[in-house]
Amino acid sequence: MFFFAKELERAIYNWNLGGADAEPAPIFNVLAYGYEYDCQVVVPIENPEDMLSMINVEVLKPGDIITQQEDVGIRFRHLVVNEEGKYFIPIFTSRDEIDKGEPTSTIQQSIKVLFDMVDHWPDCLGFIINPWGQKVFLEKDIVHMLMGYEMRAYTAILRCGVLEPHVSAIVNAANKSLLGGGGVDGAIHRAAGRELLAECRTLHGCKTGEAKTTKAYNIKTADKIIHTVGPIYSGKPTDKLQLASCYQNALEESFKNGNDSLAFPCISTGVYRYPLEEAAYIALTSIANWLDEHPGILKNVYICCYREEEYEAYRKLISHSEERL
Ligand code: AR6
Repeated sequence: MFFFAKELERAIYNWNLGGADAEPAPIFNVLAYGYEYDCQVVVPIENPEDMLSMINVEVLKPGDIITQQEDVGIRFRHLVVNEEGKYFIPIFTSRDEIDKGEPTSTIQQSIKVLFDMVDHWPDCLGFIINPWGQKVFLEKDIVHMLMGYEMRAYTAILRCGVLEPHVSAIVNAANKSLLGGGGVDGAIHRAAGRELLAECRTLHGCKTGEAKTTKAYNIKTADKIIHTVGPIYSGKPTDKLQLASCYQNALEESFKNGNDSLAFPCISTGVYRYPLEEAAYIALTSIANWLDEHPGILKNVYICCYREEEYEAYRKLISHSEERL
């Protein structure tokens, strides 16, 4: 089950987290899904009192019934941006987002209907999603592009810890006991609270390269935690296979759980000392291979680089592959 509003809010949040270089592809994925599957957004409308003032009635007594010849219709609120009256239509993912601004009447509206209507309003420049919060402008040309957008799984590299992006599941770089430790494992257990440890005890550990899922408890940035155990770097060929299995089994778990967005730390590159560039290469290729083998899965994947060196390793790898293209 895809939670459109939640996933859209998450994609917008993570886009902002990614800073100036971040690609909007994860947001486009969610919007294109919303367009294809007729998902709903909340749209402010002119208040009924305002509509009354539009009706040409001289004297009104209480109890009078007004009959209007023309269809008054419902008018979406406009955010006018220039003297010529050009405007954007504000749309919201949720009530919480609307409540950040002035109180207003609203209706639920299908994003498909809105996008399909955009060319009927000559002065409309497009939509603004969540104008009172982390806003995203969808100018008309973007709306047109989204109407034919091909959804695809997307992998973004973020310079942050795995607890920062908003996703349906985060991945923990755990040890075989699954009972907590240092590094990201310690940070996840501290943030989730003692109930996580209690659930982990019921799992009876995890083999290197495999993955197991728990709830996220007090972690508000994710619904689930997928625990995987990376190899302790030894330089043997099995390291590569085990590290690749971590990524692939975590993706498999998230697929089984129905998670639509997933954040990975750089597994094994901390306490377990895996060389950064090789680890980055294995992470990217294993994720890409898994996604290729599972076409049609919409998933926004984020690789979180807690340390600058990890981020640099990915940047280097990506710029090399761009040079080769
Ligand atoms: N918050 C977020 N990310 C972190 C943090 C943190 N506090 N600390 C490290 N990272 P690591 P491993 C990032 O060492 O190498 C544990 O004791 C780090 O930059 O946590 O797989 C376990 O219990 C890197 O991107 O895990 C195991 O015994 C990623 O987290 C062992 O360490 C993984 O680094 C696993 O070693």
